[in-house]
Amino acid sequence: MPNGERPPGLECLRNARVTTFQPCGPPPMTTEGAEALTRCLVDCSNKSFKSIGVEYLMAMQTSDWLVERLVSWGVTRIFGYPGDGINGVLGALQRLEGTSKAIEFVQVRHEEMAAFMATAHAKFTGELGVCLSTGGPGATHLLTGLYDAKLDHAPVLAITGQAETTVRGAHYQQEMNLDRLFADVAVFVQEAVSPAQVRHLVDRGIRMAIAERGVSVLVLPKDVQDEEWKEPEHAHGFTQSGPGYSWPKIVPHAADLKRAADILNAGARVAILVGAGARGAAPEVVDAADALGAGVAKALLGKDVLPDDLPFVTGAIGLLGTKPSYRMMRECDTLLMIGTSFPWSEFLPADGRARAVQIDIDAGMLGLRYPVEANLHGDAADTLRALLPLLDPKQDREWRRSIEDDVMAWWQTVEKRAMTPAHPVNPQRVVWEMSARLPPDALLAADSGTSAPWYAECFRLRQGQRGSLSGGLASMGAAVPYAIAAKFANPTRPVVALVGDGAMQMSNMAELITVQKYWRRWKDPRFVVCVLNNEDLNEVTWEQRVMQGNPRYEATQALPDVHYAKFADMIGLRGIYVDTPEGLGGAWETALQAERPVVIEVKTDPEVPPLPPHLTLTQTKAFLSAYAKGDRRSAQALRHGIRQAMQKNSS
Ligand SMILES: Cc1ncc(C[n+]2csc(CCOP(=O)(O)OP(=O)(O)O)c2C)c(N)n1
Ligand SMILES: [Mg+2]
Repeated sequence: MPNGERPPGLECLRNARVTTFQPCGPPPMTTEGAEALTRCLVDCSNKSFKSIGVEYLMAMQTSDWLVERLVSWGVTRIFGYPGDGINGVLGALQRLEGTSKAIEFVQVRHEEMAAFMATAHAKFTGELGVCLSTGGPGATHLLTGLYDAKLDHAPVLAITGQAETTVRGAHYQQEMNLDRLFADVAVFVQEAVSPAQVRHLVDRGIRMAIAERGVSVLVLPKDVQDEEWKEPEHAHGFTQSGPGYSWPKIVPHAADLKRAADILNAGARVAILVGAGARGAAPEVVDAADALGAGVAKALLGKDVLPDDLPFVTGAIGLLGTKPSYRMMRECDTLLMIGTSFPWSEFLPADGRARAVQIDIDAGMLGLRYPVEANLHGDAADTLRALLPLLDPKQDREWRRSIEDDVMAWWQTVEKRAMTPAHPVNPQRVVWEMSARLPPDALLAADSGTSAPWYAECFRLRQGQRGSLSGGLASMGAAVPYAIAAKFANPTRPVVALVGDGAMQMSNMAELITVQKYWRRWKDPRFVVCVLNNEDLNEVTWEQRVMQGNPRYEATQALPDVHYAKFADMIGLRGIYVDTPEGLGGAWETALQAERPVVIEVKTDPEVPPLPPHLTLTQTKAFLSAYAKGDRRSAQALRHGIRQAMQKNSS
């Protein structure tokens, strides 16, 4: 047999009691085993591996059963990275290859990226995301991506390997107490010690991940993966679980809806704030806003709940927010929050200044950021549908008109700001030019860094477009894996990632190699990674200046200048380098029609400040203090900041 090839004849291997095969050395085998293997090889020598697979049905290992159960739960794709700790499960996936039950395995460069992809899959599709790693280092690598899922309430199942049960507690290689490691991130985590557990662990883990919109972790020791599958017995000490889950309809009681409606009807200036939990309730949110004469602000994860071209949508809120959202929250007398865990209370009305109603499917989020009078525990769309008939349409439309005027003026401000010259390219313009050219079915992922405020502010999201990012965790390095997961789930739609150079260097350059590996599988090749190359960890530079009053700290902030476009070319993608504002439009047009994935690298100006909608006196003083302490670059930044602040104030 040629070196490295797997011997055909799975059944004979099992009969010979060979559980591992080492192609490069003698397998650990008994005499009967060797004879059985020889007989099998002779017997099978004229047959292809596949035909042998059909003819010699192998007894089911626990891993085979697990994978089939994942299929019954509707899992079609796993993002992961191999290792000997999980080879049993990988073997099971391999055995289903080419069959109608095959699960697609997407090989990433780093397990953290697999967990980000599983999170993004859940966010972009509404389905369970699944990631997989070996035990030990692979499992620890997953952690950040799993926290991303936890903080943004995305259902994710992580399957990890583990050392054999026989060496647990033996300070063995790659042996760790993974159940303790994952205890904080997971709604459900369990290590299996016997095949009989696996049925209920997978059923319960998936059901809890979906129902609680959280992370479940299934830890599988190597020997358990390989053990022959036996259904749990119908006996004491066993349990027989089953798959399946459907969401209930959760609607508050009529009396609570009436109480909420009374509050909203009594208000003269109603503001609505929506988050990702309002996805699926867009028509109801619009109807409520119309009836209440309200404007709608959007928490960052809720950006794609409503398009930005609706005249009463004030856009983002908070540190990355717009002036119309800021003003609306300061001046409203009634607040309706829907499906949001928006964290920064200081951007909501001051305590007691407005009466409030909140709708959330997660009771843990109710009344958390504001002393809400009517906390409605329910599904956003169903609750709004029940609430709408109780709302009296507001006759006085003045408040709504003033919001719409604000919004119109704001978009002119955004355009002016984007067109303000910078050195060499204004990053706001990068996103503004993209926004005008992005197809209506595009999906977009932004990274943590200044990409996030520019995404929030300068991307005018249209109906049908989707966007997401690492919201609660705000982790760097999520954009490219998010975009990859979005593309796998929507291979005919264009996908864009907006990423800083720091995040590219941290992990996302490596993930371009994943793009290179897979892009030919995608029906439509349009996939664009736009890198803002400002040679700086810019978001933090600004935080150091504006929050701490410290000058830019060269030692922590400066980044090496890396040629991202050339890197793209080098690995077989296409690179476009832009260092003039005039080059942006053409670059986006080329990239969005390209015949292969593209990296647009733009040399952007780090002195364009991602300012909050309103600079407090403390923040202004801090910034001036940074200037006074000799921030060499801040004179230029100050000029740009003043220009922007004036544009904001003029809107
Ligand atoms: C994993 C992780 N490490 C550190 C941070 C803190 N942080 C937030 S934004 C940022 C700078 C990002 O720099 P870059 O990717 O170059 O984007 P820029 O802000 O320059 O556009 C840092 C260090 C984080 N959010 N996540
Ligand atoms: Mg940067």
